[in-house]
Amino acid sequence: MKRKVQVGIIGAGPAGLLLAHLLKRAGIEALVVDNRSRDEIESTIRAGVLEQWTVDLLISLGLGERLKKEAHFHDGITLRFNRGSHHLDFPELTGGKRVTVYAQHEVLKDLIAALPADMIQFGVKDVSLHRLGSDSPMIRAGEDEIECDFIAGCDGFHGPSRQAIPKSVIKTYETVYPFGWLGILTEAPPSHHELIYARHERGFALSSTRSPTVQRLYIQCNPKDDLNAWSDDRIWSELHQRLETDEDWKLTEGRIFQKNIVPMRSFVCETMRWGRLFLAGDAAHIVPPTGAKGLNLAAADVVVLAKALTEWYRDHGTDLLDQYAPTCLARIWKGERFSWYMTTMLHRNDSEEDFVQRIHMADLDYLVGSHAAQQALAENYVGLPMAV
Ligand code: RFL
Ligand code: PHB
Repeated sequence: MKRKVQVGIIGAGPAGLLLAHLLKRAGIEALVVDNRSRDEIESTIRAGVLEQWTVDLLISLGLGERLKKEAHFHDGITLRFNRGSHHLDFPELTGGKRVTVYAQHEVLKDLIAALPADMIQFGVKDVSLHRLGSDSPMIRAGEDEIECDFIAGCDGFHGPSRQAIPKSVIKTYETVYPFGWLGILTEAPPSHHELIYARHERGFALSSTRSPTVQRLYIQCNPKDDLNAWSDDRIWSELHQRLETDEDWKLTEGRIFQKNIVPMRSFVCETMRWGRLFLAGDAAHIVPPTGAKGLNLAAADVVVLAKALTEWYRDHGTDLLDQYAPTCLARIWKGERFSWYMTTMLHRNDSEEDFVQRIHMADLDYLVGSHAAQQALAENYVGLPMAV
């Protein structure tokens, strides 16, 4: 079947679905296609931390009802190292800002439920992009040909959109870390009312939350580890050792009902536009999760893109479309820098020289003794101001 739509969006992740909402609000017709089923999308466990402005955006789109009831609003984080805890008070450090812990799949459920059903096609196999240099690019989605004015490539790191850009014009930057995260969900009460990021000689650990009865915990591991090598006992033993402290604090344990291992990479594709194709979110950039930035950067991209497309549909102005990549990249590189800083400071990397490992400890020591350094971390963590 042939059909026509103003903006074809590939990918029903945070970037694609938020863009669909922003375009709908601007009166622009959009269609989202995704190769996964709705069920799969709504049950994949990923991000947890939303920046303040991301939450404000969701609320302004009428998507805040469940979030306001079920999310956790955090006024800071705790850094733990050398068996001691150091709290960073975000409202005090940032002039009143805080972060929200609300799972990515809950955000996606809210985004999907609030879009008309005919704006999203799930489970579409064999999605490919065509005629990108022309004024009428086309998405082939299974048997369908979808002719568009513009295509938004919001299909994550492994999707077809970035691959559709000729290799000769693409400029990328990448670093892959020699460690990954083993993440678990456990049926237990929270160990602490906020997140704890720990650096330990055995490796990084993070205590996060999902609800009063479900907790999310992560430990640094080898990204090539077999999940079967991580018994529940081994996971709890590592968590206890890495999070241990001399203070009166105890890690709460419960039944582990979900385990997965994710690799860690930093990646930027500076070619975010090719003809009428615009890349957004993980399709163009990846950060290691230690800075909690990936979803938030994806949201920032589509805010910029929606504004540029709105200008084009108003009077065929191309200034904002031409500025799309540079505007986004200014924020993306700061997100990359912060995520790299948090990751290298908090993980144990045996391939680093002893000198560099000492520098990370000095970084932590400086941080806990300097209000200015704490302010710098906090303003990045809660989210830098949006340029648009
Ligand atoms: P997504 O979420 O990968 O969505 C892409 C969508 O495209 C679809 N797709 C295709 N559709 C059609 N045809 C194809 N051939 C396709 N190939 C792919 C996919 O099915 C999917 O639905 O990208 P998007 O929208 O750019 O969103 C990015 C975020 O998902 C990601 O950055 C975050 O999850 C990163 N992240 C975090 N971000 C935060 O802001 N705060 C956090 O606290 C945070 N914690 C995390 C994280 C990521 C993690 N993992 C799993 C890497 C914690 C972890 C452990
Ligand atoms: C999470 O709760 O999944 C989470 C929290 C903080 C991070 C990354 C992930 O930095």
